[in-house]
Amino acid sequence: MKLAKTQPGTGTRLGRRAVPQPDRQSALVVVDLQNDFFPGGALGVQGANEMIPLVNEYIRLFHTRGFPVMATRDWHPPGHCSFTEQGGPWPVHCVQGSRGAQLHSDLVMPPGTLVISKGTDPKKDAYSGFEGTSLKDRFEDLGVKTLFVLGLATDYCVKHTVLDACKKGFRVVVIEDAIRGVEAQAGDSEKALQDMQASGAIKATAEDLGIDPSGL
Ligand code: VGL
Ligand code: ZN
Repeated sequence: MKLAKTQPGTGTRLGRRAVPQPDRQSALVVVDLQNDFFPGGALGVQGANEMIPLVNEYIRLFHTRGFPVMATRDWHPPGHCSFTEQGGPWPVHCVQGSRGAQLHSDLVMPPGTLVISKGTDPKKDAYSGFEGTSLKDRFEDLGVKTLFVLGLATDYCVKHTVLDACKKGFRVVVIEDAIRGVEAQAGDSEKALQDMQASGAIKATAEDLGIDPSGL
């Protein structure tokens, strides 16, 4: 990992809230980095490919320090209620066991990374990684108090996971250079970020965490 020349964000800069640094009570949450959400996939998000090298740096930073890395995945049964043919808003995507539902193969996930499946109830859509899953219990088991969140999509699963985490009392850092949005309406991602901040989430970038993204 390359270290930025400047000190990682200490929160002293004017106009920025203090950026927490990952510690023993932190976890990295990698949201839905599945083939179907990358360009060429069923619900491809523009710009998603370009963030993978940086995502791998964040994963490496947590893993080398011994802090947990967890991943969520959208994991729908065939005929899920969110699909257009069932009257839902989305094309068929992330069907359990399909190639589109697999995590992107360029991701370097630490061995033993816990993967949490959501959206598995055919009759219920679930954008949040906490909805109908054991995610909160997993964090509690590990003594995790601060979540660093990145992934797809800013305006859906990242947003709802972050809002839920805030509501459940976690300190939440949104890694703003490693998220991308669907942008069904232009501006949705920006609005989602504002909603997340209004709920108490803190924005951070690579530099804030001591990562130099320039060579990636
Ligand atoms: C998502 C749309 C439908 C997401 C999941 O992961 O953000 N978006 N299902
Ligand atoms: Zn879905």
